[in-house]
Formats: sequence, C-alpha cells, structure tokens
Amino acid sequence: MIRVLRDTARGRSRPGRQWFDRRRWWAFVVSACALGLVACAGPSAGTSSPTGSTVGGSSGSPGGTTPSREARSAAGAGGGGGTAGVRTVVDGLDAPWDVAFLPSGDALISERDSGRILRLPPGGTTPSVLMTLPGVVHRGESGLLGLAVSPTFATDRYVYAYYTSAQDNRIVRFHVTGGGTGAGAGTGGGTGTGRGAPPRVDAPTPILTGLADGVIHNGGRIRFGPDGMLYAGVGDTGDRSLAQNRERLNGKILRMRPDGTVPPDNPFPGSLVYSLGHRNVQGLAWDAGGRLWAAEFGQDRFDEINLIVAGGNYGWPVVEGTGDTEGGRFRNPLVTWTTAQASPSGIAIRGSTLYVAALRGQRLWEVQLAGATVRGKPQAVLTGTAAMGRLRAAVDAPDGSVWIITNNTDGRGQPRAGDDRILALR
Ligand SMILES: [Ca+2]
Repeated sequence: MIRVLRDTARGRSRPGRQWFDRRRWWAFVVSACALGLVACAGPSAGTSSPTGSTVGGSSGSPGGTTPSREARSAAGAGGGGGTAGVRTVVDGLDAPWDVAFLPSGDALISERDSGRILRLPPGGTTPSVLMTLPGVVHRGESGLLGLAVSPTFATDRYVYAYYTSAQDNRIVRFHVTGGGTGAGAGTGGGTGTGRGAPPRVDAPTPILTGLADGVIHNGGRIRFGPDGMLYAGVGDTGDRSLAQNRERLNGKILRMRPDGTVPPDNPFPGSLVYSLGHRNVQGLAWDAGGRLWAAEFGQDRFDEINLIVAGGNYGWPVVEGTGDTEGGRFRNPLVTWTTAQASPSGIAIRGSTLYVAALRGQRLWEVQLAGATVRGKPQAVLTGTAAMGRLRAAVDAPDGSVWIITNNTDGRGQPRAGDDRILALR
C-alpha cells in the first residue's frame, strides 16, 4: 500500500510530515551539492548515450546554481533506504505522456510534443534519447502518446507507439536491440556496466493507420492485455457522432493482435472494436482477475471509471456519467467525478488499488477494487502541500512502485522548476 500525504480538511497526516521531512532532506543534499560538499553524480551519470545526447537538466534552472536531477534522485534513492513516500525518478521532461518498461528494467518515456522516446536504465537518473519518432505532428493534445512493450519482447524485440501523423492517428512498432535491453540485462542496478554499445532501433512499421485525429480527444493509451492482445483507447476527436458508429474506430477501445489484425474472438466479427460509446479513453489497466478497467474524460459534468466488457456500449454521447441505460443498451460507470475533480488520463492497478492520474484535478485518486465492483469512496492523494500539478499517467513499475507522470509543461499547466517529472510512490 502506498503511503503518501492524504488531503484532509484537518491538515496533514503523519505520512505527510515524512514527505515534508524528505523534501527538507533533499534541499540539504541539493545545497551540499551546490557547495561541492558531496559527490552528486548519480550512478549512471556520464555513461554512454545511445545517440550521443542526454536529456537536458531541470527546465528553468539557472546554470550552475540549481542542483542536478542526479543529485535529487541520488538523495531520494539513498536517503532512508526505501522509506515510504514519494521520490523523484527523473525531472526536466517535456510534456511526457507515457512510460513502458523493457524486460531489462529500462524505462521508455514518450514526450508528446518533441516526438522523442527517452530511455532510462534501471536505477538510472539521466535519460538518453532512444529515438525521435519520425513523422510525429503535435497540435493541441495530439503528438506522440502511448507506448507499449511486446509481452514477448525477449524474442521479437518490438516496442509499440501511438502517435499523430500529418494525416491520422496510428500505431507503429519497431525493433529495439542491443545496448543491454535484453531480458535480465542490467537489472542489478543500472550502472551501465556491460551494456556496451547503445541500443539499435529500426524504422517503425505501421500496424494500424487511418484513425481520425484531432486537436482534442485523441485517446492514445496502448496496453497489452493478459491475453497477449494489444488494446488501444481511441478518442472521438471532438466528433461525438463517431462513438456510436461501429464502422468507425474512433470513440472506442480497440483490441488487436500484435500485428494489428483482428483477433477471431473479437465481439464484432471482422472489427477491431472491443467496446464503444467512449468519448476519450486514456486509461487502461487490468486487475488480478483479468478484468479491464478504463478511465474516460467527461464533457463538462462527469468523468468515468468503467469496467470494460467485450462488446459493451458505454453511452457516449447519449449518456455522460451515470444515466438511463435504455433497458441495458448502455453500461454505467462504477466511479464518476466532476471534471474539475479529475479529468483522468492514465491508470494503473496494483493489488486491489486502482490509481488514477488526474490532469485538471491535479491529484492522484485511489479507488479500491473488490472483484468486479469498487469499495468505499475514492481517496485523493498528492494534494495540498504534496500536490505536483497535473498528472498524466500512473504506471505499475517493476521496481515495486507506481510511477506517476506530471504534466505541467503540456500547455495547460503552470510549470515549476524541474517540471515535468516522474515520481515513484511506494
Ligand atoms: Ca459512459
């Protein structure tokens, strides 16, 4: 169970005090670094970069006066030896959108606007540029969005990306080989030792093209399910008529084979459509029982958490939030929030807890799952003095934590020094 500051009307709880003390500890280490009192470079700082470029330091940092990302992460990793709380994994990111992990523990991070995919070794603190995806077009909410790693990466070496091109939204895949990205490589601490040459990336191959794109509502989360199929949340691009049109792939959750073709057991024969009646799904996660949960942005009243079933119709644009099912034609959400409280993007499930990253709501929601239903009221964390601004994604990380992507540089936030960042909660 993650222990972080919980927002209550009565003030900070004890975990919040730990969080505060931790920040003071970081501030001390940071000051010491600036004064040259302690070695500040993280363990992987200065290791070879695949493309010869590492990602720049904290945004907005005056040169030489603000401590490096390495210093902060080193302090976070070393201070307290796994003390519960929140740790900055990496900062200085530009509109980061998703994270996917290779079997080696390397984290791949997508940046929406730049089209870059960054690679962060396990335990590392300085990401390097794995590749800049060719043909990414960023307008408004579009650009490079979701990432996924093949569940059989050890043999096929495929990484998947969902992005907006000049003419559509599409899903591509490409091989990543070498550079210690194989299974089991570098899991001992990410010092870069033995990783040798940088990874190699080949030209992306489209597996699905022709999804309508827009300035808004592009969806974009892609995840492999426990069935080995690739699922994608595809937004309605602002054209609400698409969501109920089964001949169109927008406003849907899609299910496809890893090569983009239609699985024979999809609910509508010959169609990638897995569920319909969605406005803009950006959160997909499965629970231990193999059930698919999805987060969806509402229009201006209610955001939704839905339990997704094959062939289910989730109501948009006829119903927003909980409403008339029209005799069972539509399925109601299990959780709703007002759009000011949430505007949920990515989600993750760890144990029985569903984590929901809220953009406009600027908090992390925790929902307790109980089988095919939810228990109690959602709890908000990363609020109050622990707030980190807009949150884009929650990802179940192989190090036992949940990684949270902040999104204050996405054009709708107020970036602070060091934004955007990835946090680890445990
Ligand atoms: Ca709905």
